[in-house]
Amino acid sequence: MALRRRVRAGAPGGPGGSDPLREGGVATRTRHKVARPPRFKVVLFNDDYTPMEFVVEILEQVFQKSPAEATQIMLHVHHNGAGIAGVYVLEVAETKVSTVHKLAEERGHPLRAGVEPE
Ligand code: TYC
Repeated sequence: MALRRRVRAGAPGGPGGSDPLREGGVATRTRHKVARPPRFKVVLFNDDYTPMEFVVEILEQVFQKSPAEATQIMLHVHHNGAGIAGVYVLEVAETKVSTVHKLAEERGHPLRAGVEPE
């Protein structure tokens, strides 16, 4: 089934040339509303005790980051106090936070994560 995307009148590649509202052009393509669920950031917080290697492991295993990206994000959190591990729909973001807390608790680390609107 072909998915139809919403096309903004006057947008590049959209109907009616540069700006049909100003130039009197007509948008001929049907506008379909496409539901776009809100997204949420999973934020990782720094602490003084969780080993850097464990945070990198979490970023690779839970957030599918490459080793290089995971290290970069971990160092960002270490230096700035917090950082974004990933952006997801709410249910996925909340599940990721629960997984981080569960894995951290199992290993005795105080690592904390939270969900914030994008
Ligand atoms: N600050 C920790 C340390 O020096 C490392 C760390 C990084 C902890 C990121 C948590 O989310 C975190 N061992």
